[in-house]
Amino acid sequence: MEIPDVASINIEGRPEMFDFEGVSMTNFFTDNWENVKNFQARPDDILIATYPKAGTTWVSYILDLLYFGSADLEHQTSQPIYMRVPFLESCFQNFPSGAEMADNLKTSPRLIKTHLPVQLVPKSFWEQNSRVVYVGRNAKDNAVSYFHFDRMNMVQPEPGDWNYFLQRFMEGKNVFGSWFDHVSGWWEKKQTYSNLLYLFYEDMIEDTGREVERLCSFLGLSTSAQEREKITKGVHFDSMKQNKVTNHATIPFMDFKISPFMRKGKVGDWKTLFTVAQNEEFDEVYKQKMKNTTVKFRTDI
Ligand code: PPS
Repeated sequence: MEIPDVASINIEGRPEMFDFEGVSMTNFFTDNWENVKNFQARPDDILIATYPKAGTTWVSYILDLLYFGSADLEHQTSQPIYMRVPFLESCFQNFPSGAEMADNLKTSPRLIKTHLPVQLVPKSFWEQNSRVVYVGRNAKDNAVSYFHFDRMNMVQPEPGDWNYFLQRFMEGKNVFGSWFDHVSGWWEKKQTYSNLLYLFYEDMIEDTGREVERLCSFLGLSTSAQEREKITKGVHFDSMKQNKVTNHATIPFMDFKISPFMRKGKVGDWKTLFTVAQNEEFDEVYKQKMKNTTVKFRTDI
């Protein structure tokens, strides 16, 4: 497939959010729904699933390097990660949809990104028993990262000020819905679907090499220790921020003057925005909303 120019994506103002099957969404992720729903997964596909801003790009690049990094040097330097790992449900004017890009991927395995909550994932992934790598990130850092992303990304709804955004986050009114439902829904799925690896952003920050090793063992890859070490270095925040394959610098609707895509990459950055009162309220809401799940996150490491 010819590489389209992202500059041709046509954006007419920020989108509205609406309820879609019980989940807050924008038209950019529902306009192609029939094709998304009927997407034909393959047994060797690897689905990278996350709530937005939980480490999608990071784990996508790790998988990309594990599978294709040493095979082809040009591949590493030419195409941005969002071309090599299509965003399944995405649909922008003048640009191929994520489903179409995934259909046209020539690689094996195909790496496919989604932010869908588990109940909306096309059923062929489960029927084909495709492997899934889920990444979860603690709610507070996830909310802060999402707030800055919505500020700079013109294809996202207007976030309002931090206090307004946080209230909406607690109500589950963000694109792709409630963080609480997302992380716990996928956690439940893991209990019955063995081809799912549930990673945590905080673990990846604590020891990236260890998590790369976990990925290799889940995927049945016999990548050498030396190669894993090289990949671990290449996916460090500072390297990925400099790397045009991963830093999203060419996307025309992201305003890096407001906030860069590769922003801070830290655990605990939530402390820069949460007030004491907001933190107390958030902890109460959290307790309530997470009372029926066993998934545990760290807000500090
Ligand atoms: S998106 O738009 O949903 O696909 O964004 P996503 O890639 O899921 O998340 C972006 C956040 O992940 C951080 N990031 C990293 N952190 C540490 N190390 C590496 N290598 C790395 N790569 C991406 C990125 O900086 C965003 O988090 P914040 O907190 O905003 O910095």
